[in-house]
Amino acid sequence: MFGLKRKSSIKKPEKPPNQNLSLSDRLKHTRTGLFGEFFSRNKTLINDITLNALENRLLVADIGVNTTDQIIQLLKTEYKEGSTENPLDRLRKILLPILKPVEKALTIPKALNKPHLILVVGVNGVGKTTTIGKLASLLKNEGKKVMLAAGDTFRAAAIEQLQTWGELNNLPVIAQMHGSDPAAVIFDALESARANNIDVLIADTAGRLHNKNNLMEEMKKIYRVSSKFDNDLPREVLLILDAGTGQNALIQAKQFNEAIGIDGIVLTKLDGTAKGGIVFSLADELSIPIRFIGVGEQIEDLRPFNAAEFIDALLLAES
Ligand SMILES: Nc1nc2c(ncn2[C@@H]2O[C@H](COP(=O)(O)OP(=O)(O)O)[C@@H](O)[C@H]2O)c(=O)[nH]1
Ligand SMILES: [Mg+2]
Repeated sequence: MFGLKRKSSIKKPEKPPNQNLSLSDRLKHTRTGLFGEFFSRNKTLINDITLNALENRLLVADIGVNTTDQIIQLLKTEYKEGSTENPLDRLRKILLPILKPVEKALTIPKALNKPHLILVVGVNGVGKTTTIGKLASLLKNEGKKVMLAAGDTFRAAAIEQLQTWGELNNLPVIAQMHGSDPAAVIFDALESARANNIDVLIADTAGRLHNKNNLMEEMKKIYRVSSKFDNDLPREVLLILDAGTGQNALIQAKQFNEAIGIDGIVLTKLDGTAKGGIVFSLADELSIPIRFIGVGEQIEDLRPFNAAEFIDALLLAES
């Protein structure tokens, strides 16, 4: 990508928020991609043709070769052995153990050495800044004192975008000038957060530098500086991944995990993609907790990841 300029698209909810839209509605694209044709016409018959169709669907939805194989083999064996169980129920039982282990909520334990630093990382455009805005709102509603740090100093617009989210949430944002050292910004913010008894400091970071090595080196530096501030600082490195990028998301997760170690993942844009199957690859191959899913651009569109709810939303036939 060549530095596509993205308009900051923070929308104050003018209409009542879409809270009444079920998760299943939000995951419509992924659902259609994974199981749409297979199950929407109530084809509950398992045979070579439907299994082949399902296999193709799973691969196209980026569920990954290994996970797909596992699912298909299991279904095949069972139905050859004459199982009469409803395939949807069976599928649910196969999929749940893949996702359940990564269903681990983000918790901010009461700590003496505040703040809890949430370092938000990920490549350009995946939804870091937007997720910070949504997450800040969630944590604030839980009664936490939240502060934001504008650690993406690479683009001037990124600082403004975070400040807008700060205004929307009525939260303090620590920022310096465009081009300043991100590690210094975050160190400053840590000092300010500690002085102000802030519970959670959420730090934005750049997703694109002159090259990939620079980006990873910068992430390492920020991490080191936060340890220098307090070696026992409670910390969460939160990787943001765009579900629509499919297998690329898996590659990004591996790279960031090798460079700095990832504590949790947020998978964004699940509302607009048919590739939500990447959740299964991530869970299967990396076992990193999936904290939240992003299902829209609005402030309320961040949901804790719930494996059973996610699978049910995928399996539900079109009504
Ligand atoms: N549909 C949808 N769009 C999202 C979601 N999360 C972020 N976006 C959009 O993705 C674009 C890039 O987001 P941004 O937060 O600027 O990404 P960053 O470069 O990683 O900070 C913006 O237009 C966001 O509104 C989501 O869950 N669903
Ligand atoms: Mg950003």
